[in-house]
Amino acid sequence: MTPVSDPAVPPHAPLADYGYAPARFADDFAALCTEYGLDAAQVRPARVLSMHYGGAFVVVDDGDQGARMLAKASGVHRKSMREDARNTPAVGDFVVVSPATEGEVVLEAILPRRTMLVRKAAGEGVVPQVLVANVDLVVIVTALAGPGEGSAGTGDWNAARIERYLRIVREGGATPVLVLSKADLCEDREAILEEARTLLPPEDVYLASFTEGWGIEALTERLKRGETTAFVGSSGVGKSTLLNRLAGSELARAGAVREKDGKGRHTTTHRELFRLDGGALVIDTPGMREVGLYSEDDEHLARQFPEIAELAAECRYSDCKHGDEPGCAVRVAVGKKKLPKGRLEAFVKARDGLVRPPPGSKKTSKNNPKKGKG
Ligand SMILES: Nc1nc2c(ncn2[C@@H]2O[C@H](COP(=O)(O)OP(=O)(O)OP(=O)(O)O)[C@@H](O)[C@H]2O)c(=O)[nH]1
Ligand SMILES: [Mg+2]
Ligand SMILES: [Zn+2]
Repeated sequence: MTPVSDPAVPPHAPLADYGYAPARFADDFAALCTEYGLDAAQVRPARVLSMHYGGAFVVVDDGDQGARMLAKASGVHRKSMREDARNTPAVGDFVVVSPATEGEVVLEAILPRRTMLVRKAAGEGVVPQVLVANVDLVVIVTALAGPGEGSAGTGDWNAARIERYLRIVREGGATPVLVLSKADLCEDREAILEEARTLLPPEDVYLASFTEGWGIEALTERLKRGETTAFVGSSGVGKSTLLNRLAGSELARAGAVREKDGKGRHTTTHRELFRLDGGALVIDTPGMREVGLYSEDDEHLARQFPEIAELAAECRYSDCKHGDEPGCAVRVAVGKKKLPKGRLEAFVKARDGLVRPPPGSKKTSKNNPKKGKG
């Protein structure tokens, strides 16, 4: 197993410094070896740093150092990925690999995840997608100003969206904290801070300017050696800028935001796990276009009414019933004739357990012009 010989990739710290504790995984590791018929003398543990078309980049021990290798899924594992998308490796996963060719290993199996962040994949119905795995802390970043450095704007603040994030993080077993970034550009910051502190324990909310560099120290204390923290939030809120601040170098590319609307430009394009000098592990993620909520309970309804599930993400209240609540995006869509009124009625009936709509019944028949004439 010769490591990837890319001069841009320095030797890595050993796997133990990436959060792998042999004692903690011993039973799971042995169980997987038995289940998959793997030779325990051949296989070893690794951790997924990033995902690429060809497979997962993992860190695996090579002598007393860590080395970065490309891990390609075995045939058996590939099959399990087809059966359930959740078996696709995610950044932060601890995995079992066996030797292959130079710079490559075979990914045999994923060790059970302690925590994970799951969302329904954007635009693909409700196929769940594991965003990151084995994270202790999730830093939700929301910007108090739209555009980047130098100009004021409306910001990204939306309490309902933060509540959806909090639910996703807690459902996945990790601890959420909230960072209000770009506080240097916002005059109402104390008021928003106060509101934010009603959504989660007050000590878990931070006000910061990543460019001016204040408010970061208190947050840094939450990032513990050997623990993994993921940064999540919309594009352009400053996740990569924060990472670079913490690292004291340009680990990740941070980008400008669009002048005209202050929206981020999706500078970060993939999730990646970094190790900071102090030993904390940080996963930077690209801005999320859609915070979909996925839980087993919602799955059935969301599958029947994907367009309503998508609209509901924009409702002002995270628990909107699409009745007479203000800011209901679903009723707005009905008003604009973008969603047939009957669809909403069928949804409400199905949700309240009155009628179970037959699968695919009476969709907007435009979508299905070939089927039955009436
Ligand atoms: N004024 C001000 N600007 C900031 C702050 N944090 C980030 N910025 C600027 O906002 C812009 C976007 O920052 P990024 O770190 O690339 O944002 P991101 O969240 O990583 O965005 P994506 O990678 O697209 O998801 C950059 O121009 C930063 O300099 C802040 O606290 N205050
Ligand atoms: Mg970024
Ligand atoms: Zn609604």
